[in-house]
Amino acid sequence: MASGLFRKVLIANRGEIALRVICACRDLGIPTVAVYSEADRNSLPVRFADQAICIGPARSARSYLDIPSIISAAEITNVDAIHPGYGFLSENAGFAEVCRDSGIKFIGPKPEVISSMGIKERARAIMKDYGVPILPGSPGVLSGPEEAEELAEKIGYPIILKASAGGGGRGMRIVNERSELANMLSQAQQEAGASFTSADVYLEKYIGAPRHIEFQLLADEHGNVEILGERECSIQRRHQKLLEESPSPALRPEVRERVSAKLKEAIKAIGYSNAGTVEFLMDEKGDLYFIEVNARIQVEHPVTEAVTGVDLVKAQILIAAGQTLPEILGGPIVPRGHAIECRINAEHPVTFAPSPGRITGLSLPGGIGIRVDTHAYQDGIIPPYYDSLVAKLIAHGRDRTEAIQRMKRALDLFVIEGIHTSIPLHKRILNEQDFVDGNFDTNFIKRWM
Ligand code: MV4
Repeated sequence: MASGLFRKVLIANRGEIALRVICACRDLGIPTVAVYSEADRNSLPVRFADQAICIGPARSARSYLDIPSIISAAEITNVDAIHPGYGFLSENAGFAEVCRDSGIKFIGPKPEVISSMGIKERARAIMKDYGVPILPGSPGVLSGPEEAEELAEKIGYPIILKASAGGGGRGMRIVNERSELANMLSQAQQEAGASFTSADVYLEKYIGAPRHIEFQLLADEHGNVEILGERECSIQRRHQKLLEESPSPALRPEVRERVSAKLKEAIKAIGYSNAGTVEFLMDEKGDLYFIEVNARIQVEHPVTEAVTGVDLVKAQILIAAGQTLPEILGGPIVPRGHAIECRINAEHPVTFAPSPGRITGLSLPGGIGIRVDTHAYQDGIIPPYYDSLVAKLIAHGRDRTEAIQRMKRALDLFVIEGIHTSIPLHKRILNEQDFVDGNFDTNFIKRWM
């Protein structure tokens, strides 16, 4: 390892996040390898990486999810580390293990930690042990309808059934009364068994109109943990986030401090290392309840980068190379101002129908307080096979009002022709009084459309 870092890093991903990782590697002076599917042959990550290798056809199962193809590419190009980005193999403990067995550093948590955070009721139990608030619920996996009925009676309806190996909203059932419970439980177990690695289901008190608030953290391999504030992610549709911001307009400083302190201890005890996100629901009283851990860099990480000034992807790489957080951060984290991210998707702004195709015209906004993370270029193609994210537009200001003003100005100056995008939708959201007032929850889009 020349310079004590990595010799070369392979990026097991595509699109804007592949470019984002290339940028961090360039800033560190580390050469990169892009892997790509046949659909991404002409993409910017392929152009800007030092080397590029085709790993298969368009379908992700045979390219970006094909572990043997990716490991072969890593061995041929003689890399010593792999960055998984988000999605695809980023939280695949088996992949992290294959990397370790192949002598390649997986830029993420240890495989055992990825596995244990992937078992949701176990993550819940660990958080409870360290004093992180959780919702009333089952102590572990439900043994059957009798246990479920007894617990639900004690907690009070409505309750929610969740798949142990689920997450991101899949495999959940809301139960409003006792008469529905046994049936719903067997449905949830069946669905979990068919969709995930396990049919296990657990139970929690259901919050009908929560806010979704998540804490960003960094943890090194030497037991140091830093919490980098939170992101408000309640503006979403069908579990797809549309707009994120930091800080949350709803989080009381006292709650932020109390939860951050508890989280720090829990993350330390788990042996977690990497960037990570801990998701919470906020109830109408403003209290937070843990729901799950995301053991990866997330789409919305630039919002935290804007307010903290920390390069989270660079930090991931330095952590994986064995550096300590004090070395990486060089001092205390002092959040500054307010940041908002709008996800610009290739989809119809009203129907949300996917809108892949050729970008025939493109003009990116810029100016003070604006960042654009994108793999889009004039005449480039957005293929139909992957998620529809085209660009992330991030606005930073001294306060929320200034961030909103800058975001509106940047949306007005953002031109994408040839495909439909969510730009018009974001303009409408930013003009909505309830949004401006910070008065919203996860039902905002549904209620409004
Ligand atoms: C909940 C909930 C209400 N009560 N849990 C959805 C994604 C998954 N990570 C957890 N989810 C939820 N869990 C309890 N006990 C409501 C949701 C939920 C949700 C959470 C965050 C963001 C958007 C959401 C949309 C619908 C439901």
